[in-house]
Parts: sequence; structure tokens; C-alpha cells
Amino acid sequence: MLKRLLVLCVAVCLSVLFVLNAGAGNPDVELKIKVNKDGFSDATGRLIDAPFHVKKGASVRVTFLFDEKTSEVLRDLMRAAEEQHGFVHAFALHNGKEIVAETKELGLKNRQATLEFIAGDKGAQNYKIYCTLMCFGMEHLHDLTIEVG
Ligand SMILES: [Cu+2]
Repeated sequence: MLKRLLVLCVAVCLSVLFVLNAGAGNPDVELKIKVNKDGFSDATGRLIDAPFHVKKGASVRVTFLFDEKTSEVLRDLMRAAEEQHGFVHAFALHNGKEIVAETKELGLKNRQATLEFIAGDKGAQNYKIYCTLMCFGMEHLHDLTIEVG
């Protein structure tokens, strides 16, 4: 009796895990982008200066990674809280007509933020990603482009 209950319990737990995994899913395209006051850069630290291309209908996840050194942001704890705020970002995804997704704030306290969307949804042909906050580097953080097709 106890054994049967245990088997049932394991089965239920496994199926819950399976459903959760299916829900999270893996996107077709995953872009990891480092963010600092000099702009957007790739995994090797090279600044991104060309659009990304994704196929229509692809599920896309853009992951932003905070790439500012803690010591630089805090300047040995001498920097005022007001100035530290310049190192906080939040990114919007614009499809040419409207914002279709936004990240949570990215900064020292939250070093990773994501955007997810389906490429070409509602007829979109390209997307712009830009920071919506006043920040250090805002002049470099306004023109990440994703083209569909
Ligand atoms: Cu910003």
C-alpha cells in the first residue's frame, strides 16, 4: 500500500515537472547580450553594430546581461545613490508601431533580464530595442535591431 502511494507520488511529481518544463520551453533563437555604458556587446565583448536576423515565426528570447563591474558602479562606495541610478537599464522592444515587450530593470541588483517574442507577429518586419531610462550610455543603448526574414 505504502509502496503504491510512493509510486503514485513520484509519478505525479514527474508529470508536474514535465508540464513546467514544457511551459518554460526553449526558444528557437536565443540572443545573449552584454550591456554596459559603452553599448551592447556579444559574448566576446565586441560591440554589436549590425542587425540580428531571425526567421518569421521563430520564438526569440533576448537575454541582457549586466556587464558593468561592481567596483565601477559603486566607485568604492563613494558614488552617491543618485549616480548609481545611471547604471540601471530597462529595455523595450518596439515593432515599428508599438512597444511589444519590456524587460524588468537591469542593474547591480538584477544582473539579468529577458524579452520574449515571436518574430513577425502582427506583421512586424523589424524590431528596435532601446533603453527607456536615463542612464550612462543611453546614447549607445538605443538602436539594437532585429530583422525578420
Ligand atoms: Cu539604460
